[in-house]
Amino acid sequence: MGILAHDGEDTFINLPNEPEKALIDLGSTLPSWDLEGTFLADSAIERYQAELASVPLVTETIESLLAMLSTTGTGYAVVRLGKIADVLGTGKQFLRLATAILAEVARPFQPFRRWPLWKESGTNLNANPGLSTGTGYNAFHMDLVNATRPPDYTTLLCVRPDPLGAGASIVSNAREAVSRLTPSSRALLTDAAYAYGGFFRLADVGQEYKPFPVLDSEPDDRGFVRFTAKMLTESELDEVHANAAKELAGQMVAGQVSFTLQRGDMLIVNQHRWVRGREPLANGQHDVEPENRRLLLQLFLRSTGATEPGAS
Ligand SMILES: O=C(O)CCC(=O)C(=O)O
Repeated sequence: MGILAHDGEDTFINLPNEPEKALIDLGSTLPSWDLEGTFLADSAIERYQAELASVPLVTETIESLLAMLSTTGTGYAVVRLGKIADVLGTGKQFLRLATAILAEVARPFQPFRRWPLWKESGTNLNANPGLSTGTGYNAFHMDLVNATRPPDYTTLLCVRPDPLGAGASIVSNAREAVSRLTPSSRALLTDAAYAYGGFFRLADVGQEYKPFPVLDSEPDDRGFVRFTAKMLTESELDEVHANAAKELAGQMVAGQVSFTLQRGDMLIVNQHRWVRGREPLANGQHDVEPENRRLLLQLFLRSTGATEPGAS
């Protein structure tokens, strides 16, 4: 085995003691970041890279993480930073460390102008249960499905799991789900016949894409499987195209993997290949104090070289 201790399907990264200890020390000295426009500034990235370089085994750890997230790797990973969170808490110091690690994967940016770099996704008992802040089943989706340049990666950092023990994360390999479809459904999904959601106060995600095809002809590391289950209930799709998308939704569920994020776990998903969602939280959330309810923080990443659909 390499330097990483893998659980399960090689998607969980547990840091050995030595780098973990060094990261805890680093957390108390890392400076805050600046943004250039909506992107983490070059100066912050350079500073973070220089600081991380002093952490034992960091090069090997980052290489393994990049391999997991690449087109030939699994396509998602969970970096377990729980022991670091136990010492540093989950405030500014911890977020600087998490940001520094993510900056090694791709460039952190803030596509939603109305939210900060780390966007809170808490638990709102009054929200539509299917929303990310709701308490119900959050069906498979990718983020910014209706943008010509969705973020390449999306990251969910667990600050507090559901204290009642539910709310497992679900992920599914969208490319494999597509490969199990009938040829006629696949053909329908290449039609620009799908639409979902609004498009406002966004930055650096291209233009609104409406209507869009679910499948494009780009290579896997550039194209997307533009899917959100919400378009099946919230957009007016014609019947044949809706049926093809339903077949895809069924295959995504058939191939799903689930795991429950713990405090300090950071899920990184390659949006070119995987969709994600969440199982319902446990009943009884009214009995949990608001400050103890499940809370995730979300951050988006942009790879260099990402292009508009059809630009190659
Ligand atoms: O609550 C979760 O675990 C998933 C949330 C999500 O997918 C989202 O915020 O888009």
